[in-house]
Amino acid sequence: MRIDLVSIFPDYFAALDLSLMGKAREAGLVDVAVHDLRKWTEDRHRTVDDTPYGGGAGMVMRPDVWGRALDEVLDHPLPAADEGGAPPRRVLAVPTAAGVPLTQRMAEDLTGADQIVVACGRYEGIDQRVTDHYRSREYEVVEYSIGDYVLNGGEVAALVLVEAVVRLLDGVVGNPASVVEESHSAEGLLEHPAYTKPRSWRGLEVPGVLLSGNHRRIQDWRRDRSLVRTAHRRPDMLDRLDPNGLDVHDREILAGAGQVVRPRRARIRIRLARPDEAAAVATLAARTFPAACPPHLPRQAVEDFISENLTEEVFAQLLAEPRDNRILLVHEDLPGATEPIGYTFTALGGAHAMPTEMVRPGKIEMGAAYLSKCYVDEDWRGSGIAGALLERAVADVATRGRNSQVVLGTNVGNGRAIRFYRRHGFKVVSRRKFIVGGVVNLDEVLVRNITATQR
Ligand code: JDK
Repeated sequence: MRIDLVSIFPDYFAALDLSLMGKAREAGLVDVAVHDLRKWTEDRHRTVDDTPYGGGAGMVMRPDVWGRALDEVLDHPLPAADEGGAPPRRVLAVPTAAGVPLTQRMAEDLTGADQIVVACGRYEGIDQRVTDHYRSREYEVVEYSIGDYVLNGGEVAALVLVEAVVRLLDGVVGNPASVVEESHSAEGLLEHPAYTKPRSWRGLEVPGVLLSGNHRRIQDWRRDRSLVRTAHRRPDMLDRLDPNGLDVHDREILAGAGQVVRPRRARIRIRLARPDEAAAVATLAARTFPAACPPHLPRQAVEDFISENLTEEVFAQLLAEPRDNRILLVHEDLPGATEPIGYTFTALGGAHAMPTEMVRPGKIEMGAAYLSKCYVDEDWRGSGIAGALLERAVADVATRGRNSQVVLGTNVGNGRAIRFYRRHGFKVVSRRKFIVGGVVNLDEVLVRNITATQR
């Protein structure tokens, strides 16, 4: 590949003699030539710029000087790329703050060029007719930007393009596994964090899973870290993910990091309910409870349960005892979107603690935290919100350190809920009766132990 860099500051490109770039050049993979634009000036002062037509501050680079330079550079003979006699692929790349964003995809595409000429402007840039002209002469022309910030000229953006392309060329320092790995793992997520020796540094430990030797667990952990990083730092990238490439677990991880993609992309927030939110929680509770009831249960029984147990008064009382009860809420993080869309209620002790008849020595201990409710609006099913809420509730119990188990009951016919809890480490240990509006229902009782790592 031939690369020509044209600039009034050719010294900028001294960096191309260093390191990998230098090696690629020595190996003959790439032939880089740097040109001083002033070579193509024709006046005593070697002028390259003039005042802008239409007025305004600053100076614009003259098309005539650039035209002479680019005609000559684009006419450079290239070693026959193929025997078939197809013309070489010559690309004119022009950095500008107003260009299309340079992407990895573009860099990959440019590895197929026979020649890349980068025209580096200064001042306010280059007269528009220059790129218009070469485009009309059927050159491939790309006006590109390396990011939404303003540089003083195109040179740094040219170095960025060259480095991004040349490192992909076959044979650059063996074109290492990392380049191949990149194109595979380029799933549209940010890279997971990396660690090396020493294992312990300034009191910071390498995450234990990376020392486990369990490659499956390591892979899963790295993917989770990629998802969380992407959600935190580049939520825009989530819009371009294939939604079918995300499983339930992935969506739960994203929701825990504040982003959901189903049923639509939204930022969500999980937080503790405030004492003044009893009415909002009661409305949500009343709205979501019926879906957890078995189909044969009379509607009246469901309504009676709601009007006795899921009232503003009941929730106001729970919220007034913050040492014993925790209510977590999920919101969409939109200004004005005040209605919560999901919640959990965990009783850690006090009046609403786990019913004592649920104790099963050796399985369910006295003083287990009681996860009384985990509900999410139907619209948000499959979004991962429920799983994120549940994990947050368990972590919340763990941090408070008073309970070594979380226990819950869910209707024996609610297979969806049972599978959900089992996936989150809960085990069915017994059954109980649960009365809804005077009608007796049977619940599976599930328990999850809080392990040392969760504390
Ligand atoms: C090429 C000249 C400098 C500075 C005016 C006013 C808002 C700026 C040109 N990604 C990226 N950032 N910057 C570049 C880049 C800057 C360049 C040149 C590339 C050639 N400059 C310059 C200020 C303006 N303009 C409105 C944006 C124009 C590439």
